Amino acid sequence: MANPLYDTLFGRHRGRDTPFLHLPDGATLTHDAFLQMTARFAHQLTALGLAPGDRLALQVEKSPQALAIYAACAQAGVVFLPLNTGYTGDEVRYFVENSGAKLLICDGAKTTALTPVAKDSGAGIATLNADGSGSFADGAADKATSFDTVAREESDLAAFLYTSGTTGRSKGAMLTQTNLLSNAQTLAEHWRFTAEDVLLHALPIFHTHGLFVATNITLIAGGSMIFLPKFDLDQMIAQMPRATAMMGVPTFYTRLLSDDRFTADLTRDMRLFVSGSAPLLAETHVQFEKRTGHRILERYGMTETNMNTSNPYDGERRAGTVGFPLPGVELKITDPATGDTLPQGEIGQIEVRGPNVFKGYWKMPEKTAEELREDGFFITGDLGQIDEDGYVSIVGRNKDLIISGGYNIYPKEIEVLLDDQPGVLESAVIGVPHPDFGETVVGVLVPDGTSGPDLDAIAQQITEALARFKHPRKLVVLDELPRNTMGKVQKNILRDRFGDLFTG
Ligand code: MLC
Ligand code: AMP
Repeated sequence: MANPLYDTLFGRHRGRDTPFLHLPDGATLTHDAFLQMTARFAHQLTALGLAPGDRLALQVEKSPQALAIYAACAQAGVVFLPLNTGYTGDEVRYFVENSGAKLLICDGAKTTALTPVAKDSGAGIATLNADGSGSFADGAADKATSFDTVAREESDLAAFLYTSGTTGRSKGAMLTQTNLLSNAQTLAEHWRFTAEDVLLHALPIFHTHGLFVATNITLIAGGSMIFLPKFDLDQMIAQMPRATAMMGVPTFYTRLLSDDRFTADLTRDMRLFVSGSAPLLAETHVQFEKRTGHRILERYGMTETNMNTSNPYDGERRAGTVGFPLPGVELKITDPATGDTLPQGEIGQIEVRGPNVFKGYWKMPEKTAEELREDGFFITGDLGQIDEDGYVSIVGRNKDLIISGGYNIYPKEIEVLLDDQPGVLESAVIGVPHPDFGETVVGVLVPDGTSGPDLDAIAQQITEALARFKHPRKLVVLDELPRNTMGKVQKNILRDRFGDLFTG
């Protein structure tokens, strides 16, 4: 095949008059209409000087046009780098500079803030608004509706997704065509997706879950999506009867269950509910089955690996577990100190190997070597256990990470900022249980004995520097941080102390 990713996901739908995207206003975009738009966009990428292998950074609201930019990158051989719409200008600056992106496409409302960002790193800038208008779409409007697909190999890069790290610096996970395709093929088969499926899609499309799992699977199966700009409870309830499947983070499920309109009748035509990106409470699993008769299928994945494990389609979907390694994926539990495989039943670090595992972190060979072994096993940083039936459970994390509503937050990034504030000697950032987001962020500050700290001024600094979802929902002041004999901050003690701030 000339370009496996484009040909398999997109190209073969050319000429199909079948629905691809059902939009909230009642409009439908067919596969062919979507691919015509894709071709125009691919011409526009080329006209703006992007060559195969170049990176394109995209920070825009979810829309059919935003998705068509992903498809256009595949067709033109450009590496797609989607960014969370919540990121501040400073955060975007890092991604554009680090990736060497040649073009940044952003919402028109952000042009003033992001033009200097693009300029300083030598990138071009274009706009795409939530309604599909903007300079990028304008430029594409008179372009041809077919484009000579650029030849690519399966080992070529398809996308960069940035993932934060324990040092506070984000790392660009390089994903190849094989990484994306192999996983999409496996999942579509495993979860029995067909052209008849209508996926209720309310996830963002700048992360693995909404883009590579939900969208790629639908594309490979030839089905369609009810494409909502974001999770909105009223919309979810209104659209559910038209859908056959849904994928969501646990917050989607707790929010649905909190509404009396969400009934068994509403889910009558649904065949599959998938949860992932964060732990699903066993209680949510049980309540969901009680309410709807459906058992949620929980799976486990990561930016660097796409999906690793899944509960079975047929057979027992065991609450509190993430099921079995997917076909083609090897998973082992190892001793964090030695890397040796542990006996069945013991808790250790989860390592995975397979065609789904990424190629490494962009321009960070040392980081890559720390996490990706020479034999191909990737050290996930998650702690797990395999039961006697082979079900994998995630029992904790060997990395200092908070997952809030499915978004990953690395405490170090916030601590670095807090430590820098006037009146602060040092800080510790922890995750505590939250009824809606699963976990949320608390910042613990130790005063330096001068003035303050001024909590309002600090909150203002955080607002300017970091995306909203990373903001501590509470800042507390302590005389000192609990430390062990090695001098390491004992975050478990802080979590115990502040654990009921939002649930108590
Ligand atoms: C929004 N806010 C969040 C937040 N999402 N704060 C913390 N954590 C989050 N996840 C902010 C909003 O900006 C707002 O700020 C306030 O919190 C309340 O917003 P809301 O209206 O209640 O939130 P909403 O917009 O409805 O978003 C919640 C959500 C969304 C859960 C629907 O976050 C979401 O779609 N999450 C999915 C994330 C995802 O796709 N993860 C997959 C990663 S891939 P203010 O200013 O109003 O207070 C991966 C691999 C794998 O992990 O295995 O899948
Ligand atoms: P990300 O880096 O955003 O891709 O997030 C990946 C992390 O999300 C994993 O390393 C896990 O810690 C977590 N995760 C994903 N799916 C699950 C799940 N089903 N249960 C618990 N944690 C999960």
